[in-house]
Amino acid sequence: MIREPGPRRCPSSSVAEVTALPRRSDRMVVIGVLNVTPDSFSDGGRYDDLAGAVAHAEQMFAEGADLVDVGGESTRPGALRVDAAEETRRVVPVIAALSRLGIPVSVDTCRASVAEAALDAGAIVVNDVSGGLGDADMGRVVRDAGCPWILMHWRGPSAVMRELAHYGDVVADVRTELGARIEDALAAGVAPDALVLDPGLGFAKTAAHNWMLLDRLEVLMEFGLPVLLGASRKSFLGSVLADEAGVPRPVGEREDATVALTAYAATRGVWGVRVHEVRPSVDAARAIAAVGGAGR
Ligand code: PMM
Repeated sequence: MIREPGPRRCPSSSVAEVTALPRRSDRMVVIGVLNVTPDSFSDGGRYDDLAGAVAHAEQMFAEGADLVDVGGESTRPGALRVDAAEETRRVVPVIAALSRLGIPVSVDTCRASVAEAALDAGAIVVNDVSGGLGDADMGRVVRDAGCPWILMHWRGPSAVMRELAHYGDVVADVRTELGARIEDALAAGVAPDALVLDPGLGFAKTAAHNWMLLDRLEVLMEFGLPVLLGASRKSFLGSVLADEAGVPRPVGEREDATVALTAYAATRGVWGVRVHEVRPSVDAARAIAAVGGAGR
């Protein structure tokens, strides 16, 4: 398998040149999740020591992860926020260690100060689940760093997002709201080729909303920007796999459905998927690419 050269980090004073987003000619990009939190819904508490976090990232990288997404604040429904100092304390040592190992890292944060510290420690992409709404200073940080910025569709903090899952037409509404996020990013001076869009599966969305968004991905692609999907192990997969009594499938048993959506995303021209188990998704992306001849 050919790996393209890793993205380079621009000096933080650069505003013109955008650090290259990982892109591959041989398959869809796969981002490995590394939550260094005590309370994330799937991997909370598993990687909150430095050595364990680094070892897991190394494994995901060896399995083909194009980025490791390091997050220090749980966004599971109902989660309460941690303060910025604690979030920074969780992510920076891990990012610095991964950066020294040459592992490309994105930081999963909606705080500008955390993003700035993470970029200084070697992160090359900002993955912002609030799409810039969480911190008015994020646009400046991203612009100054010249790094890619993943703008996820978001309506409010995790503690209240269930109450915000009301739409007329969820696909049209998410498109409109992401369009506003793009406008704000451009107004902050961020380059258009720095932006990645994400519909935010599970964020202020019911299971039905998630399936509708997956069904009509082409609407989000109309912006001409790369699209990222984060479906891995989420509760809408637990619901669709519920047993006859309606009991949702537990988090640890949603992997096959996750990989099915990776394969689906690859057939729909999605730029990347964000997953907990890297190898099965890389395998799926490679197999789908082979159908079109790119993997031969
Ligand atoms: N989902 C979670 C966290 N970060 N980032 C992006 N861009 N897209 C997502 O769907 C997304 C995200 C929540 O999942 P986790 O608790 O397993 O990290």
